[in-house]
Amino acid sequence: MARRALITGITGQDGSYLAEHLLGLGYEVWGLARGQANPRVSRMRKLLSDVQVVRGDLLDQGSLISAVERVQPDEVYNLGAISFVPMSWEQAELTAEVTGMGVLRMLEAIRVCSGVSRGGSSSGQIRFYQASSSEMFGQVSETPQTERTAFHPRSPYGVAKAYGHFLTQNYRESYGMFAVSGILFNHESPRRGAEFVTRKVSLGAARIKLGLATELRLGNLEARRDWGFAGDYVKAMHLMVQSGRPEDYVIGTGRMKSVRELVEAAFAAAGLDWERYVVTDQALHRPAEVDLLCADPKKARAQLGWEPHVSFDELVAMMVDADLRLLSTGHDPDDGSWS
Ligand code: NAP
Ligand code: F7E
Repeated sequence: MARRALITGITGQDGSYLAEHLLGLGYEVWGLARGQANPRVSRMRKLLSDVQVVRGDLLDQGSLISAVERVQPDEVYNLGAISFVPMSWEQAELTAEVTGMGVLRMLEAIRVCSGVSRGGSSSGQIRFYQASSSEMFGQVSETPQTERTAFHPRSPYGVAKAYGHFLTQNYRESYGMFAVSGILFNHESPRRGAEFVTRKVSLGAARIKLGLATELRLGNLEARRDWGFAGDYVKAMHLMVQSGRPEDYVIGTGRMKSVRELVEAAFAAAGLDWERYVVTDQALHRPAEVDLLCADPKKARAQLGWEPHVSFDELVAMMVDADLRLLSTGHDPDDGSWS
């Protein structure tokens, strides 16, 4: 019988790539979707017609228990979150509830539905994946960052993710649950939300190229990130869940680029000189910045055989090409006016 996976955050970037990957492996895939008339759910259904939808919300414990009872999953991937860092200062309590407490609610739903008690064994149980984040490292104490690097989160989002991360470890230790966290560094794609910097830049360059805009306003150009391709990273999520022992892994490329280098590459891919169009705006700087993040993914390479295949330049070119094609059809994605 096909293995059954339940994915929270199915309407997000990673949810779509993970669902495609698991369907390709022969899984029966269920996505948890929230809201009464959520337009992202109908868009997701068009893109992923083979995914079955179950209603539920990370804010609602009962709905998660019902979802797990109905789907009877072998594996649960908890990707649902408020994931945009600037929003976490403006709605810190909501971020704590969804991104932090949502992990507790999902773990409890699994624990209750599979009848796990203290000191239980992980055999025959639902396997759980938690989407942890490099934002937990925040103000980094060493570079590159490994599974052993200390956390110093710099935003309410990073703090909420650290709670979810430790709780996942705690449920593993307390109940013997097969619960793992992937500490993923920034990963992007043409499906990335328009509020995140890579997509804001690829859309900005494409708009300027097509005469739809004359400038692009950005915040801190000196921040450095380890950017990879989301399609590569969801494969690591699946590998972690198949592993013989539940452990946490850092996933990234091991290479850093600045926002300035991202802008240069994206505008060059569109045949433009970025310095003529990019304007920096103090209002887009964060109350507390994460200056740099760079992964050491050695453990994932050695134990899971995982490695990224898409380079930074290929990723940027892929995103700019996709946005040039998208805008040429007359469709311009909303950035939610965060930027
Ligand atoms: P994303 O595109 O922002 O997707 C977030 C998802 O969470 C959406 O499907 C959203 O559903 C859902 N969600 C929000 N509030 C919810 C609630 N109350 N109940 C249930 N679902 C809810 O994020 P992503 O880039 O795919 O990232 C996936 C996960 O990995 C997130 O947990 C993120 O924090 C984490 N992460 C991402 C990165 C990265 O670079 N992309 C790196 C490290 C960790 P709606 O459509 O209903 O809003
Ligand atoms: O910012 C700088 C900004 O919003 C990256 C999420 O997926 O990855 C993501 O978090 C950098 C920051 O991603 C603008 O200050 C400059 O230093 O694309 P971002 P993020 O905050 O790193 C982590 C791993 C996650 O877990 C999160 O869920 O770019 N930057 N100018 C800007 N950023 C934005 N958004 N907009 C600007 O105009």
